[in-house]
Amino acid sequence: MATTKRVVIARLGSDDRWRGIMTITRALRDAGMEVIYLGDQLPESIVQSAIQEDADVIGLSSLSGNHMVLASSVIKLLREKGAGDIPVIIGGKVPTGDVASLKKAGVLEVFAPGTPIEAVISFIADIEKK
Ligand code: B12
Repeated sequence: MATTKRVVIARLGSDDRWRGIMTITRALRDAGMEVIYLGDQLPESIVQSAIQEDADVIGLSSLSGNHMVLASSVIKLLREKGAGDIPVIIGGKVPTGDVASLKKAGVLEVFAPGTPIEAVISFIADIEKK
């Protein structure tokens, strides 16, 4: 299992709920990955950072109900900038009814509250860029 992935990770928009993303950030770092934590960011900055950092994957966190608009915007901007090969995953409070739409928009995987950390680590470790 390759664990040297570069993961750019951010909370979508403005969100005070940092527990989930900090849990994931620390766990990925402890698993040997390079994690670039951006804090609260809008899609433009997330995409710019992911390109500059040559990210293997972008991890987004959303507990504010902004996932449909902002995650779709991240995917759209990545494609516009020729970086549509960077996979995007998202965790947080995403209603199950939105999962299919997010995946249709291009999100690779959605991680709900209660996801075991090991599941996130092994999923990211196994990701290959297209
Ligand atoms: C604790 C909490 C707070 C705390 C946050 C403390 C902190 N510093 O983090 C405080 C009190 C600040 C808070 C405030 C608010 N909250 Co609040 N909060 C919660 C609560 C109870 C738990 C969130 C939590 O910490 N979970 C523990 C962590 C470990 O789990 P997690 O975040 O889900 O993360 C896991 C997965 O989702 C996933 N994951 C998360 N991020 C990522 C990222 C990646 C890349 C990956 C792979 C995986 C991943 O992995 C994690 C581990 O399994 C939730 C309810 C709930 N059950 O989710 C409501 C909840 C999120 N809050 C809610 C609301 C409404 C608010 C407020 C608007 C309330 C208010 N009126 O003021 C404010 C908004 C604050 C703001 N501006 O951002 C709503 C959101 C509703 C929505 N989505 O539309 C919820 C769902 C409660 C509810 N049922 O109504 N909140």
